Amino acid sequence: KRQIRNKVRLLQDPLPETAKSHLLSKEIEETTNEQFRYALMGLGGEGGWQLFAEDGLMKMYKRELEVDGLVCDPLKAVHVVKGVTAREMCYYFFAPEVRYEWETTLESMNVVEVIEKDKTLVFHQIHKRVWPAAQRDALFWSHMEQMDKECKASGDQLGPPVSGDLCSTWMVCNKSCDTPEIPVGRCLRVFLTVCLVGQTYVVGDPKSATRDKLTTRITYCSSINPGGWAPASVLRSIYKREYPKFLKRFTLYVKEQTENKPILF
Ligand code: 6CM
Repeated sequence: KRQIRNKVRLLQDPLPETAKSHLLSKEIEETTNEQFRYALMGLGGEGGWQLFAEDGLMKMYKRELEVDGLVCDPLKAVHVVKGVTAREMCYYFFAPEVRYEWETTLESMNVVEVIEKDKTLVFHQIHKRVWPAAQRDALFWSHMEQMDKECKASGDQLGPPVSGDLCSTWMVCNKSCDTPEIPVGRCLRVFLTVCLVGQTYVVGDPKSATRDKLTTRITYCSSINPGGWAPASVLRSIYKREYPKFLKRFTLYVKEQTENKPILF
């Protein structure tokens, strides 16, 4: 009984910040940079990206990929959102305090490790079960970083032209990990690599800008291995429904949350 109580306490109490020289540091830095380059890569050429959902300026593309009979289709989505900054977008995507407000597939979410406060966390999430597949959980690190230096080097832009000058770039990168050890219970564990990149354009001087002068270009990429049997047609129809729902809901949520707040560049 005491063991169970200790486990519950471990998940609920504020967690200590671990050393900067964390075991995952190298992987986090490398994956973040690699995902950043991948996110800003064009959608043409030999990639074979097919458009599967569109709503206003939001466009979602996928590549059909099966690994050992499991649907693992990579997804790339682009969107343009007015009145918010890349940093604000990334903050709301990263922050555990607000996740239940926009992430509708969640049953539970816990921060199981703080690698660096407000910058790198490890999450354990249990997602809602979708019949007839087994319930899924995910254990992943999530890292938020300003990417301006790297961004200036890349001239490649996705999506429609946006007015103003590129002023700031932020991203969040999420990737599955296997520590700390969290039992899977009745769930199947998914393996994910996800990133959200935001690039803010400002018309005029950013120092005196009002929200109507801001536009943020968003690129969201996701690659999920379902970790065990799930019927391909069910999975593809869930993704087709859930990804556009997520991106529309999330961007609207950030707009609503920020409209009366000072701009966070
Ligand atoms: O990127 C998204 N969310 C992040 C924060 O939660 C994070 C999470 C990814 C978890 C992906 C696991 C998906 C397993 C879902 C099972 C199906 C659930 C259907 C629920 C029906 C009500 O990167 C947004 C992820 C959007 C996924 C569609």
